[in-house]
Amino acid sequence: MGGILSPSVMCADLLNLYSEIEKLDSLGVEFLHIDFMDNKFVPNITFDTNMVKSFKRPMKNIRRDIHIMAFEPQNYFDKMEIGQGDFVSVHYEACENPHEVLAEIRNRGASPSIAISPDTPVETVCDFLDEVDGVLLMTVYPGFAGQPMAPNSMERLSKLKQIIVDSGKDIILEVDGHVSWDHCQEMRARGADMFVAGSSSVYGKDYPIDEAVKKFYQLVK
Ligand code: S6P
Ligand code: MG
Repeated sequence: MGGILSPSVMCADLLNLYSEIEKLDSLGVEFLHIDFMDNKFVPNITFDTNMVKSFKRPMKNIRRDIHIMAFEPQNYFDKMEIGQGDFVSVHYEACENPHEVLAEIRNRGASPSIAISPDTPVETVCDFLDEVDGVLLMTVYPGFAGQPMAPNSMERLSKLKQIIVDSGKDIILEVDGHVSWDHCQEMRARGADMFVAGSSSVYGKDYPIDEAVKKFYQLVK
């Protein structure tokens, strides 16, 4: 299977989100990456829960890839209407009991994923591999688009891939943060399955979105 694309909607044209999502959907893009922040776990805010829910409206086939950068993420699940078809990442560093939070995502019929920030050892995910459909490796410090890649991210990616392969489990390895035109091929070679594409690739100003998406898929096939 080729690389899976998840364009980061916080980098899209915020005044035209309905048509931006329709466009990605019509291009056959698998996921829409939705960053939710609480201004506590990270010093920023993007979309509120109502907006995260509303993103479902223009969607036909594309699925929500909801990345929750907030303490105690389970407090937001109802308002986001998390359920069937959603892929939901919660931060290991932000949950008092990550096992319970992941189970709650699963109970709702969605796919749970555990996210780790750049300073969290990759071995941390070992405790969760029986419970998740995905692992999200942050390759920037969570909170903002347009940052440089965090130190050692490529080495961490290879190490994490090995951990997943050794587990024998079918787990999607997602990379998020400066997944640029220059980095995405190496990330693919190191074992990334799913790519959050933002200002350093598909939402840069170099290409119209349809060409950008096509180019991205070619690089990570
Ligand atoms: C950062 C967030 C990310 C960004 C993405 C943007 O807190 O989780 O999903 O939206 O990193 O992409 P880029 O290419 O600007 O780093
Ligand atoms: Mg994100």
